[in-house]
Amino acid sequence: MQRLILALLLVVPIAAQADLEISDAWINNLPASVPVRAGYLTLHNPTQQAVTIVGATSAGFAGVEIHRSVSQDGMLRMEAVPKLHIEAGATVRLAPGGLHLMMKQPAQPTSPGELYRITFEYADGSRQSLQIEVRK
Ligand SMILES: [Cu+2]
Repeated sequence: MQRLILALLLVVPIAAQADLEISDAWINNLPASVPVRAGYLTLHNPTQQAVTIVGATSAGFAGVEIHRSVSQDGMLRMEAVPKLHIEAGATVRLAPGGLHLMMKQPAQPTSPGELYRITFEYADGSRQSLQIEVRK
């Protein structure tokens, strides 16, 4: 019985992850002197339930946040989006001029063609990893 419970504990988080369909994931390449990179991707939620991203990490960067670019009094600035909701059936695009991943302090200079792994953490505690490609 104990073994069965352990097996269920191991299986459940795996079944809960990979909720979102992620496509067109890329990072804009910048010179090594620039301490951040912007990441873009398309998130589609094919499930019957809303999904909320509450965190993101990448081994190649000191930190990853979701940001939104907003225009205020003619100035473009960015604000953090601590929780990104994706409604059931909805598609959310992170694209230049709007939502983006703010990837801070790359451990090494980036160059086009490199792949980085990003892991999203969802409100239910599950995680999903994806690969994101550095583009010019
Ligand atoms: Cu930003």
